[in-house]
Amino acid sequence: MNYDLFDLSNNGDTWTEEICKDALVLRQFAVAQAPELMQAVTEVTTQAPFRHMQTPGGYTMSASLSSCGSMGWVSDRVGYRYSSHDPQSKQPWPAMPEILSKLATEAAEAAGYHRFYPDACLINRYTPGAKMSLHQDRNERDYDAPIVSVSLGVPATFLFGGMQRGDKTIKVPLAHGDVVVWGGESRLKFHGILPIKAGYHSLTGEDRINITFRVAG
Ligand code: MD3
Ligand code: FE
Repeated sequence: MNYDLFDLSNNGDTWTEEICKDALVLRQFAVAQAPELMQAVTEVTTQAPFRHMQTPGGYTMSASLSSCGSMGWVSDRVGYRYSSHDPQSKQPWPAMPEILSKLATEAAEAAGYHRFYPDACLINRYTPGAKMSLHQDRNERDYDAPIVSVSLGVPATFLFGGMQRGDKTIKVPLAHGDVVVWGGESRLKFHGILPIKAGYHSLTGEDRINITFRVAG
């Protein structure tokens, strides 16, 4: 048997790590499907282009965002909210491609959450240097449903804290194909993304793509 040091595939293996109670990383869960997932992202963002949202405080977010599904997330000087329409095109958001919704339901099932059917899929794009400051996700209707997140492309360092902004944080590396299921106690904890380091991935170029699935409306 010859081991090939340059074979970066992992023969389809995935494994699970616990970040904290109720937060599970399914390592490499989406690797095999990544090309088709990226194709679905491109289809969505052709209809609803990535845009840099304004925050109520007047800042421009460094990550750019698109959405699909019956609800999409919107931020402007007025506030943060979900909306059934894309404010840019005044059209409903693109439908959620089945390959995306299926992956979300399967990942949630693997983490012990049955019948997770998200109505909102947010797609974040990070170019080198882009980040996401510590925040909580509190705009969804149902905090009992988990959030499923999928990382594609260039890796990131995820910051995970507690119920107060000032609580101690831990760093968690998130790589291409990693899926995280955030439920229960972890669902309302502060989290963020450190500035993305310059890198390259054959599927996404210099970018990191993060897809999150939520029950929002
Ligand atoms: C933990 N996105 O879109 S994904 C976001 O990588 C967001 O783009 C980051 O935070 C990203 O809101 C992090 C991981 C994530 C998403 C939602 C969470 C972690 C979470 C909600 C509650 C707790
Ligand atoms: Fe978040």
